[in-house]
Amino acid sequence: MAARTALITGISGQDGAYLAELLLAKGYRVHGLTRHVSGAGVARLPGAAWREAEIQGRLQLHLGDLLDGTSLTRLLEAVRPDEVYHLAAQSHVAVSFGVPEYTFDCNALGTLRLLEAIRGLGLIGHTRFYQASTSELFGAVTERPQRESTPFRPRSPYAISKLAAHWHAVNHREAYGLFACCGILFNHESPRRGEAFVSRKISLGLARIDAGLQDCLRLGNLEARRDWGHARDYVEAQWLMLQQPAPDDYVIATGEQYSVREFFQAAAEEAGFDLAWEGEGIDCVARATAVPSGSRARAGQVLLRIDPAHLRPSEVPDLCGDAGKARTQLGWQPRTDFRALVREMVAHDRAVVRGAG
Ligand code: NAP
Ligand code: F7E
Repeated sequence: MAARTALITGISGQDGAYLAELLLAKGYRVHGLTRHVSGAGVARLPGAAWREAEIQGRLQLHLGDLLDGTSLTRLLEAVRPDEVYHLAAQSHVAVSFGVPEYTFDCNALGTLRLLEAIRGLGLIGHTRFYQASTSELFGAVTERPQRESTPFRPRSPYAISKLAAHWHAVNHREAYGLFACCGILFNHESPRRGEAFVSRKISLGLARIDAGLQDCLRLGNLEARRDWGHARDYVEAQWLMLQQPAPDDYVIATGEQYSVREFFQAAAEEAGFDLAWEGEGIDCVARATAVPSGSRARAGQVLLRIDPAHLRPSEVPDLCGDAGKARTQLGWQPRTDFRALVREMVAHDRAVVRGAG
């Protein structure tokens, strides 16, 4: 039987890298859409596995952009994929307040361009489509935990763009019969997470502080609570959705919730620091009362301060998901708990920073 073919948009991102590995291991031929500016991101795929698959012709990258419908149509026409995993996006919530039009163009219209290309090429009955929806759709939550039936109440240009994309995918399913699934994924992190997201900013920042390369971390809202999982576990759910007899939408989450402050505390402990918290609100600081042996940091050093520049015009304070439907229907459940996730990220970034030194 011929190998199944998948197209991943956003292959150079965190999820794209894990998903490409998963699909290659399952014997797929994998095609990836990459932008002209990609390159650093592509490095998130382990070099050896990446090159080996390329040599075998099982992995191919193609130039394209969500802002360029022609490139999307041309690529879909050439590849005629069995499965499309649409992961590409301007995915940073804080950035979306600064570039709201761009964010909407990329995330909402980009998704529509892709869906319409599938339809225009007559691929509706052939291609299955995964849409990267998000817990940010729930925004100012109306119930806890959030499940598939929880109303959407977005609170950022990012969330609004993703809401439009979500409904376009659902509409192509209902209006034209496309096998389209929306995964409503809660935050998922990993050592491959972009450095501007808070989890990675913390794990990398602590490694740099330990090495004497940075004085302290400057963060925004410490009290926001998130349901944090591991990206490696979450891409399995993306694949499982497209293997079902019928398309549907699923919440993917751990069901556990920790604040940004608790993430920092756990990461500091994993890095070998003891902490004392002082002050309130924007005067809050975390001070090291003990440092790991061999560290360039010193006891008494302030490791964390609040920087109002990182506060958002509107915040999503409280997310926690119920992935009961995915557990029952997909047989999916997270493998990595919060502490193991934090430990892996901290250990990875310590090794990276020490290696670089
Ligand atoms: P990410 O690391 O930010 O990766 C985004 C990817 O999109 C990168 O490969 C980027 O390419 C690509 N991209 C951005 N703009 C593009 C454009 N105009 N044309 C083509 N490609 C473009 O995101 P992620 O964390 O892997 O998340 C994957 C998807 O899931 C995103 O849609 C995100 O919004 C969504 N999501 C993420 C989470 C989470 O917690 N991680 C949760 C729910 C939903 P470059 O390398 O060229 O920048
Ligand atoms: O922020 C707070 C910030 O940027 C998490 C994206 O993948 O997940 C991600 O969106 C929390 C927020 O992720 C800093 O205010 C404090 O409350 O890591 P983040 P996010 O906004 O939750 C969802 C599910 C997605 O779909 C998105 O694509 O941390 N926070 N201080 C900070 N956040 C950042 N980035 N930087 C800080 O200094």
